[in-house]
Amino acid sequence: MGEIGIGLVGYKFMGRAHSNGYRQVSHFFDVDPKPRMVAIAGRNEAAVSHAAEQLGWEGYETDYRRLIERKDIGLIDVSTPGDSHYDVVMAAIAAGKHVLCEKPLANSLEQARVMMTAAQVAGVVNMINFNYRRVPAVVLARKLIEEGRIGEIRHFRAVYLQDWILDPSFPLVWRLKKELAGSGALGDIAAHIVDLSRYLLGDEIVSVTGSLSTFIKQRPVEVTSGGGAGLEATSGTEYGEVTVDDSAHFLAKFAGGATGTFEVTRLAPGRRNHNQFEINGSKGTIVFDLERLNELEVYFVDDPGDVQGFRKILVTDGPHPYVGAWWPGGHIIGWEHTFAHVIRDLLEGIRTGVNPAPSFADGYRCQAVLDAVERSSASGAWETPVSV
Ligand code: SOE
Repeated sequence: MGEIGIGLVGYKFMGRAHSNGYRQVSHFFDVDPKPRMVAIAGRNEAAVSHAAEQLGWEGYETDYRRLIERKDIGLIDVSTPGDSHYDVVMAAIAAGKHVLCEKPLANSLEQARVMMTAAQVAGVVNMINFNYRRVPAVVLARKLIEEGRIGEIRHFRAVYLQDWILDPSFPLVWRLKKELAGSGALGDIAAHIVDLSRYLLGDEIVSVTGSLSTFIKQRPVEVTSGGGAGLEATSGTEYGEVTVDDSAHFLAKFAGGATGTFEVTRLAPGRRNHNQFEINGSKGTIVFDLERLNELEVYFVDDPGDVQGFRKILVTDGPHPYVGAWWPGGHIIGWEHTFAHVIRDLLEGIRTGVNPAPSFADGYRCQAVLDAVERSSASGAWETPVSV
């Protein structure tokens, strides 16, 4: 196949992480087609032209529709705030482009359903960037579960804790506005642990009960924006309403009978990006912590009594996926490598015509759980995620 032109929409935090993935992937993996970084799009010409230069794009556009019209682009990557996902993705699908979209898929369940259906009908390869599925240690966790090494799964327990808006003077960035972000910690980081639970257990959440909380209800209106991650900015003196959740806590029941416990917050002092899960089975336990992403902790009931205890596996040696493409055992990888892994599998899906997971259907299933949590927070009752 040779090469495929990439058009990236968005040049801030996720745009930088995705750009790094496109730059790296063909230097470490044998990919066909190879990605050609044709153009990056953003509305601010000064900013996007600088980003094109700094991030390694051949050119730039100030209107995503021109990017989508280009005949030298076959894949559109959507790395913008959630309120634009629907319009950009639907335009890309209509133009017959393959699509990689950042999570959460959309700002509403209905939009997510329409996007999923459109991609399936059009037959374009579609992926959502739940990149933590491509941490080698997480892949190992799923392998152990699939092989029955920890027996019947009874409990999935996960937290995703951050502290980037702990300071009340942190301004009202786009992630704190419902009309732009759709929700707060729920859609931003609970989306990740909900997706991980589906991926690891190979099971669906059939019922949830939970609550959303907002502790800092007013914030200074943003004067200027920093790297645009929405994780740093400067603020003025005028105040505005925070219209999303700072935290979400919910219980879940899986179809197979396992229980789920989920907690996310952006107000946990000292927790920079603490995504941790623990899975208890009838024969063992698995523990993963993103801030130590090269390691997986396991406990097997059947270990001989004199060596009973948690083992810490350094998941950097050859038999594990992806790692062999980078460095020898013990030469650890980082958060940014997971984006190259996603892109490697996306390019393989384009070559084979087999849509890689997580697809928009996975994005929809995740969105349905988030929607049920929001309904439960309002009703105070257990709620069922909508099926397609
Ligand atoms: C901010 O919470 C954020 O950048 C998320 O949007 C990403 O999905 C996560 O990987 C890191 O934190």
